[in-house]
Order: sequence, then structure tokens, then C-alpha cells
Amino acid sequence: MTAVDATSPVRPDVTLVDHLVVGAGFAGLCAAIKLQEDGERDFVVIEKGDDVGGTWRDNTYPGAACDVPSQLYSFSFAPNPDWTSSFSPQPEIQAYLRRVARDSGTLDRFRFGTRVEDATWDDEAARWTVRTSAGTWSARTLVVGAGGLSEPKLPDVEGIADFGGHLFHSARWDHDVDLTGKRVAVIGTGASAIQIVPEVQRVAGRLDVYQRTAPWVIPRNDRSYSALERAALRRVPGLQKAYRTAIYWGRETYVPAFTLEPGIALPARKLAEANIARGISDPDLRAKVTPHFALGCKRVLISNAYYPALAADNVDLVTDRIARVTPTSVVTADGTDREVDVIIVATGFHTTELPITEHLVGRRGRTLADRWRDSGMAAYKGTTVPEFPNLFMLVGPNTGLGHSSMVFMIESQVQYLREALRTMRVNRYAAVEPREDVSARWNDRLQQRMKRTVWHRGGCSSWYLDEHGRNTTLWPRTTFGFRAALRAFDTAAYAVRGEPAPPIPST
Ligand code: N01
Repeated sequence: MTAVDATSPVRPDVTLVDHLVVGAGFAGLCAAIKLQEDGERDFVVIEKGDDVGGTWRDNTYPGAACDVPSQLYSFSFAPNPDWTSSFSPQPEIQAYLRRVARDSGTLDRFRFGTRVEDATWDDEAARWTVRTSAGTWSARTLVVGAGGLSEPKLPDVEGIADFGGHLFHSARWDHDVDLTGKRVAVIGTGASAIQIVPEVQRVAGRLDVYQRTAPWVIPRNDRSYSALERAALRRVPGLQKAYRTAIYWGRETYVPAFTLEPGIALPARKLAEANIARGISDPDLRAKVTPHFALGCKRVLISNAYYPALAADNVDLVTDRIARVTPTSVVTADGTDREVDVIIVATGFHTTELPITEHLVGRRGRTLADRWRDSGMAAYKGTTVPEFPNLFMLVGPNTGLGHSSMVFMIESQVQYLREALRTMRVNRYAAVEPREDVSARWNDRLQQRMKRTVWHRGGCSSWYLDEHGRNTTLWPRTTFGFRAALRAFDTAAYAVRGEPAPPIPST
């Protein structure tokens, strides 16, 4: 890192770096480790929180666990033989990420407690000027790994701001609030809520679960790994990789169920219906929790504990619309007023209008949010965006998955970043920017394919779709297809700008 001297064309209070990475979750950490591995010495990672981990640092709610098998939900280059169960709880994943960060030797690159204020492309200098809460940086490359599920979304309910008890979002759990014996409301029945509900049901005096749309929930085939298995994973060469590979290919066989012929999802639907029947005996409650859309249209949830919790004596599943919140209660459209001490909002995240895009200003002087305002989120290969040279978005548009591990997608994108940087280095390019026509073609094809998927045809509305009904969040093909598309940097898809030729030495 070079502090700029007074004669530099850049302001003296600006720190020059080659690369600036935003975010220290799985994505930012992966980028940092691979940049270092490639011999890049001049980069920083800025992170608004006080630790690595991203979503796994933020989501500390009771019951938080991964719903993708742990062996797959970890870096391919940092296998962990010590997972205690097939679906690891949040503290284990967080500890894993801390360990990987520490062992990689990249931690001195991280600037915690640092928030991006804005990042502006300077076309003349071919650099990003990144203003943060802890100073300004000038970077050739900007890598954004800020997460697609990081900004909590609160429900727009009348009176909610004036609630007099405790109210918090699932991703901002208030551990100072003891729920024992309390009257608690959980709003939402998504992936977070179904993990929270069984935990709260165990301790609360009364629990009201506010369901707007019933989700499909299949059994969770979780089990603990024995000490013997863990020892084998550690010691038998290739065993962990084989295990991981088997899980990976097992998951890829789900792709047709989501993307081609929703009818293939029938066996999973039978599993989900059996899960309801096993967990709930009351026919009225069974009817209330049975979804009215094709399985897979929204994220398929996994739990053995959710339905039994809903059936418990201290729980009410409320399906009437929430009309308003008073200082002491939640009132539904039918006029019922339920007094509560605590409201937990498990209402998800801002997914299709990512807040960071309001702060990225491209070559034409407009923000990425403005560019996407009408067209919706769209990037070339989910990673680069016309008008925004040298910007690489990790977990960008259409890179999410309904069936497998995001870590695989992140590693694919970081591979693309490395190839791009290598190409720039070798060819002495100052800037690369994807061509509008190529990017449009990529996204048109993606959206054509989307129309055949269960996400569009399954009869539900979900956070996968934006306000125009376009699916701008998920990847509609196999993950190996994504990896293949990002294996090499395709210079022809880019407008490139060369560096000025070095001065000819005088003799
Ligand atoms: O959020 P969600 P989440 N009034 O948006 C309801 C990942 N994740 O935090 O379905 C009443 O899925 C909303 O209702 P509806 C995973 O990718 C992973 O649960 O829109 N209800 C829904 O029920 C997941 O998909 C893990 O009708 C309102 C819920 O709130 C993503 O994070 C664990 C409402 C929101 O569900 C988000 O999951 C947890 C309102 N005004 C999460 N507004 C793993 O295990 C919204 N809702 C890896």
C-alpha cells in the first residue's frame, strides 16, 4: 500500500492500492486469499462489521444453521474434517471462517469497522476512488463481496415503529432479551423463521407465528459425525474430497426439478406432505400449513422440528393479515388483538435493490442503482457490468442457487476475477469493461431460460423476482455450467483500455 506523496496526481489524503475488496464474508475472504496466492501484495479488504463471517457473523439467532451440507458449504481449498454434523450450526461456520482467515495470513489486509460511503470511477486515472468511514482509497480494481442477503428488510406495517416492547430482526438478534415465559410474535415463515420457531417455542410462554404464505418444508436428514468418521475424514487421503464430490453431484441432480420440468419435483412434494402429516395431527392446522404453489417456486426449507413446534399447545399459527401493530400488541385484519412482549421480524432481506449499488458511481456518472432502476439487476456472467470498468461483483445478479452451495459459485467468480487480473497484467490493460451488446445477450438468454423454470411457473411470488417479475437473483442452470462459463477471461466480450506506454529511457 502506498500513501500518496504530495507530487502525486491523486490527493495526498488518498491511499493507493491495486485492489480494494468490500466485505469479509465467504466472498471477500475467498477473494483476499486467492489474490494473495497469486502474489498480489497491494490490496485491502474493508468490512463494516468487526469480524469476518458476513452473514454467518450477523445471523446469530437460536437455531441458525446451514441448510446445505457442511462438507459442500466450505471452501474447496480449506476442507474441514471437524464439522460435527451434516448441517453445521452457525457458531461452527463462523469459527471455521475465522480459522480460515487466520491461517491464510491475510488478516492484516482487513480494515474492520469501515463502511463504504461511495465508490466513483475516475475515467481519466482509470481507478476507483472509494470514500469510506475511515479514509479514502484509490484502487485499480474494485471487488464487491457485500452479500445479497445482508440488509434486513422490515415489514411495512402500520404502527410497528411505535411498538413498546422488544422488536428485532432475525439477522440482528437481541441476545439481551430473555424470551423465557414471554409472549412472543414471529412474523414470517421463511428459512430463518422455521429455524427460530422451534427454539422460541421451547422457552416462550406463548408464541404467535404470523404466516403470510405457507412454505414447503421437507425433512432435514441431519446427523452427527462420529469421532471415528471425523478421524477418517482427517486421515484417509482423498476421503473428504470424495465425500464432498458425492454430495455435489447429488445436489446437481435437483437442477432439472427446479429449472426444466417442475413435475420432477413430485417425489419431494410427497416428502413434504409426509413431513406435515408426521408433525401435525390437527387437520385444520395441516390445511393452513399446506402450500398452494409448486414446490421449488420459493426456497425449499428443511426441518424436522418446525411442524411439531407449530402443533405445540403454546403456539398459534396466525394466517390473517397483520393490520397494524400497537404499542402492546399485533392486530390482524379480522380485528383480533394479540398482546405480545417481543416481536421477532423474520421478514428477509433487500435482495433485488441491493443498498451498496446506491453508492457505486460508474463511467457515465450514474449509480449502479440508477442503471438497474428500470432494467432490473443484470451483470455479465453475474460479475461485471457495462459502464462500471474494473468492477467485479461477487454473488452478483443471477448467481444465487436454490439447490446447492453458494461457496461453489463464489469460487467460480473469484477464478474469473483472477483470470481477468492476469489478462490485464500480461496485456498491460488499465481497464476492462464488458460490452453492452454481449452483456445484453447473456442476460436475454438467461431470462429466456428463466421463463421455463418453476420460479416463474410455480404460482408463487418470492424474493427471487423483482418488481418487474424478472428473476434477477438465481442461476437457472447447473453450477458446473456456471463454472465452465467463468473458467477463462473472455477478452472479446470486453472493451479494453491500454496503459500508457512507459517513457523511453534517455541514453
Ligand atoms: O427471509 P425470506 P429469510 N407480513 O424472505 C414473510 C437464506 N437463509 O430470512 O412468503 C408478513 O425467505 C414472507 O412471507 P411471503 C435463504 O436463501 C439461509 O427467512 O413473502 N409476513 C416470508 O415468509 C433464504 O431464502 C439459511 O408471503 C411477511 C418471510 O417473511 C434467505 O436467506 C437460513 C411480511 C421472509 O422470508 C432469506 O430467508 C436462513 C409482512 N409484511 C436464511 N414481509 C440457511 O440455512 C415478509 N414476510 C443457509
